[in-house]
Amino acid sequence: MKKGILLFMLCGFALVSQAQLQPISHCSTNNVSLTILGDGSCMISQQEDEMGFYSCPTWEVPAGSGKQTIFQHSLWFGGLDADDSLHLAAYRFGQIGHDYWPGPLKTTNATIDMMTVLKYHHIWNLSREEVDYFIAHHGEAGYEAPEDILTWPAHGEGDYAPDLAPFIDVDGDGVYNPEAGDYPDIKGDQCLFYIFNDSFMEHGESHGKQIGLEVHAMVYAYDAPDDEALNNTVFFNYKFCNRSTNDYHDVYLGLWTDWDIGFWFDDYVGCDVQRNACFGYNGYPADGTGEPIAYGDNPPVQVLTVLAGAYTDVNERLGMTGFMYHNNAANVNGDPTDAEDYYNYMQGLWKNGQPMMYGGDGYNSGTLNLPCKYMFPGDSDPDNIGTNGIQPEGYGTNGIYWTEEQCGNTPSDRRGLASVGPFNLNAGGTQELDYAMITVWKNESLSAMERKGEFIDHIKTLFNNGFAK
Ligand SMILES: [Ca+2]
Ligand SMILES: [Ca+2]
Ligand SMILES: [Ca+2]
Repeated sequence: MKKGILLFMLCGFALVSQAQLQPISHCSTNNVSLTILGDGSCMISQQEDEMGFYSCPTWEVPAGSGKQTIFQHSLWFGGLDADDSLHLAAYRFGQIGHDYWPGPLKTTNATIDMMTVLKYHHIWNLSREEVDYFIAHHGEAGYEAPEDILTWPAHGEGDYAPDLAPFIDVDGDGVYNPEAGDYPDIKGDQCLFYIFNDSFMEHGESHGKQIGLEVHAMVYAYDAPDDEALNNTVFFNYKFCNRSTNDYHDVYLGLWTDWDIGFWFDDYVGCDVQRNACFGYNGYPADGTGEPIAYGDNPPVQVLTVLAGAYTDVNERLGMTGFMYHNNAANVNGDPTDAEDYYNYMQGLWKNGQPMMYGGDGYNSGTLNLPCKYMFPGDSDPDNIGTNGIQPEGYGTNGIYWTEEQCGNTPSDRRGLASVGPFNLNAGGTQELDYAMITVWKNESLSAMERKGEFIDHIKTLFNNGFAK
């Protein structure tokens, strides 16, 4: 009997540790080779498996070069319930713990059982070619459909939502039956689909209260050798489902990125307010000093642009509503530690609740005393959206704009947060987010910094046109 209990406990531990390991997959249809984790951590350079920790490229560009522009990228999500109590999930490095796990949540009570976590411990990864081939050849003798088409998670069972992954219902019966020719409704030339939640266990990273959040993620890219911008871009689409009974208000989501442009210790960051974009770039004309991971004379700029953010109450979609850079340190403008810190950052507040201030490091910024939403906007905010319409004194004339260069900052390790909010997410409601990450290179006449606006505009146009060729 005692032996049985011990065996049961050991199996339980093994299952818990299996559930903590995140499903992993790769997207490499174009110039970017990307490692995706099936949770809100999105990308992480340090992977862990049964054998321990190992390194793998997060955002390797050009694919196969051994050089990368992003070390880590993750999703933050927080809002207030009817009693103004904060619920929040976040992720940075996963060294402290986890806030996200694979799988959907029951619509009845926003929980998930261990077997369902394990069942969804997978990233469905399909190419357009595979899906097209399936459409043309399914049912033919000798053809074996890809496992990820046959197991596409279109429907939850029991108390889980009946409709999960999108599909084309060829026979129109409302049920995903690939034997009748139904197939996954994927985006792009390669598409990764996965589901994760914040409510399997207590939050180990942020220590925030559970939200009851279920996220359907699609990461996709196009093989486009004739379109330089598109060939260096990967798209993210998140659908957020509130499976709790809480109506959340003042919800913010954050896209946190630890840019490492090749060599990680000589970088800068900035943002483009008008284009809803933020970016990491090299702080010196040449990256590194000959390290194998350094780009040398040709460092790219790594952009993140919000294509369409959460819906407002008047059904408009928000853009990037804030951008904040924070230090790799424990002080008031350093790394977040508890849920309130994360929530403050998503609102453009420092950890002590003080608003970000225009100029300098955004904290001890001198004499302006002007609250702002976007750090290092350069010349991208002529309408002063980030300062509530107020023209920052001394800026915008004589070519002086708030940038890292203007501050005389020493290039170093950089990480930053693009935020989208505030918005509402009612009980049983959904929200959506689309964003793209674009790697921009110099050409014969223009630097990568000079070209990035054109790349972002092109990607945005393609997205808005549904990628019509
Ligand atoms: Ca069907
Ligand atoms: Ca660098
Ligand atoms: Ca960095």
